[in-house]
Amino acid sequence: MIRLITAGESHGPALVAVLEGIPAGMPLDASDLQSDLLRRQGGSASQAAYRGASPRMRIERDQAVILGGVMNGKTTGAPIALTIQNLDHEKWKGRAVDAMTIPRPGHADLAAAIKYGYDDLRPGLERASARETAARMAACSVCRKLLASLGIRVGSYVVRIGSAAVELAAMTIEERVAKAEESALRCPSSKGCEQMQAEIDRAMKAGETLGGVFEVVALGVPPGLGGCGNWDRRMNSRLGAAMFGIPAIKGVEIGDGFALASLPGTQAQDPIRRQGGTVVRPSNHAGGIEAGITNGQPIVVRAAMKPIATTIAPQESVNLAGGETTETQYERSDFCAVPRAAVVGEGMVCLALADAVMEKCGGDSLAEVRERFDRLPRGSISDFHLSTEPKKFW
Ligand code: EPS
Repeated sequence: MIRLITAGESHGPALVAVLEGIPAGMPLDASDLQSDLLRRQGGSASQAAYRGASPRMRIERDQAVILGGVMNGKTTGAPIALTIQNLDHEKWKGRAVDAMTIPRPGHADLAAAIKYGYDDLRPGLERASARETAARMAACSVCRKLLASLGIRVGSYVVRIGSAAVELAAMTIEERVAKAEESALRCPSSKGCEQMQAEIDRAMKAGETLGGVFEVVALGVPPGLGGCGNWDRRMNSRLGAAMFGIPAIKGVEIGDGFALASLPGTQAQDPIRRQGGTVVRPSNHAGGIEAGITNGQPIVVRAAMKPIATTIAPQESVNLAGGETTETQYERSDFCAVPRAAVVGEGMVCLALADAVMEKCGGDSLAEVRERFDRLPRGSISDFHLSTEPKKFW
């Protein structure tokens, strides 16, 4: 229902995004996208990026320009076209750049050169660079706005960087999201933040990089999104694909994920309990999705990011220009991008959820979508129409 396509290289003139499927009549201004763009860079309006975010974040001042799909401050229902300038481009324009022939393990360098037959490694890394997520973020922020107008909120927090992990069981999801917003590392615990920053500082000194784990949560999601009719309708597949589409993401879990594999059945499920006139769920092991369908509980998606491939400490490689064994050469990069990836994760969850909302409540205008959205059943006993008669199904 909603399609997103981006183009542009990391050090080229600009990034471009085209987002199709947003209904007409939604107020939208480029300034609405600014907060997410700043958050993706690792800071906020009042915060600088954390130590260990790429030095490039001090160069770029990401600002989206809307080129199409918005007139008189409102979406028209046509594709929304966005662009973000690469300020670093000035340094590359018209300059002969040294050949890059030594691939970094873990980046696109080797695989893209084999695939496309490049005569230099740079075209592969230029497009594979996580710089692309700036354009994606702007477009996903439009999806966030659509969801927000229906009362759906999406947030994130970091639970691990390297070996520094936090235990957040005592905090509500709302608290985790609110606390994460106070720190550039997006960790809801201040002690955890200190440990994570110390971990990053140690890695930087050692010329190393770090990965970690973040969670994205969505609140206010109605039951009934997604489907179990086919594999690709399942919300798990859609959220999984969205999260795996973020560079360096190597693992995704929904709800308690892998931990559920070692529990007996009765402990792994969320009881179905009557509370007043409604059916409620006292726990959320399922992460808000059962059989590929949202169940009205908060959506909880966890993603593991591998350490950034570009390290100051040299790694074993081969010079593809001559074939000799050699070591990687350093290029400026993030030492740890987990807090930034968490914000991109929010964006991707917004994209997947907005798509599912449009599938369920789709209309051409926001008014049509909202009217259908407001009529969705929410699990009141009176919403069910079950009969006790025996039936001959086949
Ligand atoms: C990246 C390398 C760095 C990061 C970049 C992703 O860029 P540069 O090569 O210019 O130093 O800063 O991420 C961004 C520019 C961004 O906006 O997120 C890479 O190799 O993937």
